Amino acid sequence: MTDTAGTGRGPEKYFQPEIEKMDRESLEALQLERLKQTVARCYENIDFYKAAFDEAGITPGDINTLDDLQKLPFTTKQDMRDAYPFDLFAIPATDARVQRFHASSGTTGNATVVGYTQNDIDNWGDTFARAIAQVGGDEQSVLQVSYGYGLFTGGLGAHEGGIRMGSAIMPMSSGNTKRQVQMMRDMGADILACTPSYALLIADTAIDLGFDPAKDFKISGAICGAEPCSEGMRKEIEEKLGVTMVDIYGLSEVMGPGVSCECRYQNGLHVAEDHFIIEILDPQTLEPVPDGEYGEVVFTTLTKECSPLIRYRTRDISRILLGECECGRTLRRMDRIQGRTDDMLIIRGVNVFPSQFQEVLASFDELTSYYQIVLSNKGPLDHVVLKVETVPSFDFDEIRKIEALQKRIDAEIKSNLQVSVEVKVVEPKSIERSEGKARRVIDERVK
Ligand code: DLL
Repeated sequence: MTDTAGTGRGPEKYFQPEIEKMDRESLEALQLERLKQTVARCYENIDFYKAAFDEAGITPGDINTLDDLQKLPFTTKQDMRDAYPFDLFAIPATDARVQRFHASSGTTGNATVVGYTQNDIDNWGDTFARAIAQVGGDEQSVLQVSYGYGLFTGGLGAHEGGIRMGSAIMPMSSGNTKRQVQMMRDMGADILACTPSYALLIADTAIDLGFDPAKDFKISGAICGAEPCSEGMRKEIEEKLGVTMVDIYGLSEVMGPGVSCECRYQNGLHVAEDHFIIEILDPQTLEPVPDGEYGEVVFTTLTKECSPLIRYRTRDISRILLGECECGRTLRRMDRIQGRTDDMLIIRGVNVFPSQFQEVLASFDELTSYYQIVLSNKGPLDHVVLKVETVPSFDFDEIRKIEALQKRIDAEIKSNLQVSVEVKVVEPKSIERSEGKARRVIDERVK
């Protein structure tokens, strides 16, 4: 294959070509076999699923085609919270086969806890190793992992990917950004794994320290996910670091990073369909929407031994992309996440996702990629302030210039999103930086 996109490092690399390029018929046969095993595992070992299947009048023997998946009940985040900590485990937590736990942050209720056997960890590592290959990495790569290590799945998920690939791993975790820059340079990291917010902070810190990482460092690929990232922000990361950045998606409940990931063509995220079945459903009717249309993403795990999940409602909004990808992978692609059903803002009756503001702001050269949405009450109505930050070269002392910029942003938002918000232009570096997931929405509403 000619290298028309991305890294400029020659032919496409695959970590598991036999799976990634498998013909659809064989892949679907594999999915069906694994789906049957998963359904049986859930029914026999997890009281929650036994009860849900019984209530729906279904037994594992009723699953004979992939379409039969639609007969099965859903699992929600609330079900996982109610099962805290181990009630959705198919293997007792004290069993020697259970090797590790991860959990979501649980800021609004019980955390969701997930257990992993060694096979679960190896499969997870394989999916992240595919991502390493997708940015041109291999066993000679030096992988800088700057996602947080801990119960959060980012750090250790990327780490397992490095192990499976055989790359040399720099287990940095997040934080201490100057040291991240120094180590990136001195250890010759060629692949960075962290949130897009943190990738930008690392790039800006390197530049502030007088480096030009795009020229002076070996870094050439970035695997960034865990939060939305606009195309403008991606471009900024790519230019400042001199990398190809691919978007990686995942969630603690389903596995962690690697559920899907872009290839260097950056045209949708290839889903690890040998480990998960993806469905896109209308969030109201819970009926499937046609390929190409947006809806709620729902996953069923196919290989997980400790924490299998059936039809887990992620609340993330995406769609299946039609057509084949130039990279040669046959694994279907989902679009980048548009937002979450529970993140949607309703401003004077108009529905908007925070990431839509990010897309509009990306067209302004005067602005950095940092922004914040502050919600408050003004009488009975919600008041929305959109804080945007200027680049250092913008003349912040000229009030007329600020007002003119404010007006243009305001008009662009009105015409693109049909909402009216109070735009507040703030000075460079005044919006809080993040070493993990950025806090884009600050809700100060009194309920
Ligand atoms: O964020 C797992 C992860 C770690 C993914 C590192 C990628 C890289 P949670 O903390 O459970 O897990 O958060 C999951 O984050 O439901 C999405 O709403 C959001 N999210 C994850 N990846 C992306 C992405 C990890 N690439 C929740 N784009 C998910 C947009 C993302 N949103």
